[in-house]
Amino acid sequence: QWEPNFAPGRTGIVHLFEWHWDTIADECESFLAPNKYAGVQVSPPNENRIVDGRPWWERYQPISYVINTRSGDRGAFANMVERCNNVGVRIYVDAVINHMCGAGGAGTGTGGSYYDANTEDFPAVPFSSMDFNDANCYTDSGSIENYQDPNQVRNCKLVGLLDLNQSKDYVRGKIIDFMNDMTSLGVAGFRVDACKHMWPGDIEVIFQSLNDLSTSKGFPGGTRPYIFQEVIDQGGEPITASQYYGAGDITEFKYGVNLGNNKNSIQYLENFGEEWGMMPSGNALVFLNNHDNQRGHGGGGNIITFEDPFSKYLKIFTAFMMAWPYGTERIMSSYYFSQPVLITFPTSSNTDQGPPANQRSLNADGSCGNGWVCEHRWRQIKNMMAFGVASYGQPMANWWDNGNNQIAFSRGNKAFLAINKAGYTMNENLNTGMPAGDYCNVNSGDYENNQCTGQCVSVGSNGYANIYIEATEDPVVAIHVDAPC
Ligand code: AAO
Repeated sequence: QWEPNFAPGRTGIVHLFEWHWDTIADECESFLAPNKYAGVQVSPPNENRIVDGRPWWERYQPISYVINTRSGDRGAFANMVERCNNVGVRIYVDAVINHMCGAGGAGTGTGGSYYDANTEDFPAVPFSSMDFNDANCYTDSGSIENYQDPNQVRNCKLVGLLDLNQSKDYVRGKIIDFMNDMTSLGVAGFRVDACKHMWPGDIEVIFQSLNDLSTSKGFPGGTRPYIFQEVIDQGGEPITASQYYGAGDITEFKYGVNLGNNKNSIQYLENFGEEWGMMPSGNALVFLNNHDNQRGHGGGGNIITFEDPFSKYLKIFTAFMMAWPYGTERIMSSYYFSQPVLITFPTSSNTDQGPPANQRSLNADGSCGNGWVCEHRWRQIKNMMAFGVASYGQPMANWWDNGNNQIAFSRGNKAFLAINKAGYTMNENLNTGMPAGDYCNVNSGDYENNQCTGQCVSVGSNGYANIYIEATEDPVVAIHVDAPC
């Protein structure tokens, strides 16, 4: 439950938001595995309500646990999991188990199953009105009205979504069956949606009851599914992330906000982690932005996303995140949802807009396109996976800063990162902690077939190197022992 189940020599989970299963399978083989990505968080795979205009968020309105969505059917899903596992890339399912669809209306879901949200009838599960929390919610509207009241946060409807009662054995059983079905296909774990809105005691029972990962899909016996729970805890509410430590890891929403707030004062990051009021590293799933807060849907704040000018901050701070020993890291991979207005900022964004009509995120030549952003493919981001692998288990050491937006640190004697955000040239002799040798700055170029296409950094026998970084768009030096020049 607390171990991400990565294959050896891999790190980092990428959220391939709204990607098609076939395209994810291709991406695992052609890109993620060669670049040492450990896993993929996929969009909810089970049948959802079809909402007019097909917004992305219709996938957070389950109709049944039938595997059939716009990302593909059960066959395509199973094939993806198999192909990704075969190349050492794990699949983590976004599990929406707090609720079914929004109240009101009836119809058929993406898998063709009938539902009636007026009478709370979901025959394809089946769930009926007896399985929902209405009798335990005391707000006038039946929805959550006040986040200061844990009872209504957990028993009333989140934005009108029909709230399942996870204290019922029957409901637990259906959720457990769904999650076991996923692991039987080779899934390695779950991002569990809206955990704040479920009682910790209930989900502890549910997660403890799950089967071990499938040995027939290659996992060692006794391996527990990895669980990371979506709990937005920015402080100021009675429901806290710590209430959920017993059920699995938790999304640390303060991480991205703290980095966003300090993006122009990075000299303060020396003790970034628990001392900043964040959860213990071992509990945390960390990220700069997610599919909600990149478009203003929940857990807002000063968030770094691909939409920042030139995506400069995203590249710099992803490098920091992957190099910094705190939490399990997740990279967001987005699609464009804004159109520039004239030639000036800001852009007009449609925060409901669903994924691009062309579900193929990749062109015939293998490049990313058709409206998809593919942050995970950017050189400055993808090369940090190998950095993370090289530095695995090593402590932060040799911290240096100039008191003004120039920082550097090593990971033991395996890797070294320097960032210059001062706006003027950095030119310092710094202890990299690394063995003497020439290393490839994998921020400035790629390391492929034992060749460096970027700048080489020379480390002397005392471990020191001259670190020279101009105030350019890529003001980062990232070197590690697996990429010698
Ligand atoms: C859609 C429509 C609704 C309609 C509904 C039902 O938009 O108008 O009523 O259908 O028909 C997604 C979309 C929703 C969509 C839903 C279902 O975002 O717009 O509703 O699918 O289709 C809370 C939850 C958190 C949740 C987040 C969005 O705690 O779990 O809201 N995230 C997940 C998913 C998300 C999904 C769902 C849950 C539902 O990631 O994609 O919704 O499955 C405070 C609270 C948070 C709260 C936020 C937002 O946060 O603490 O718990 O999140 O408010 O309400 C500062 C504060 C911070 C605060 C934040 C607010 O940062 O420090 O505490 O501001 O921005």
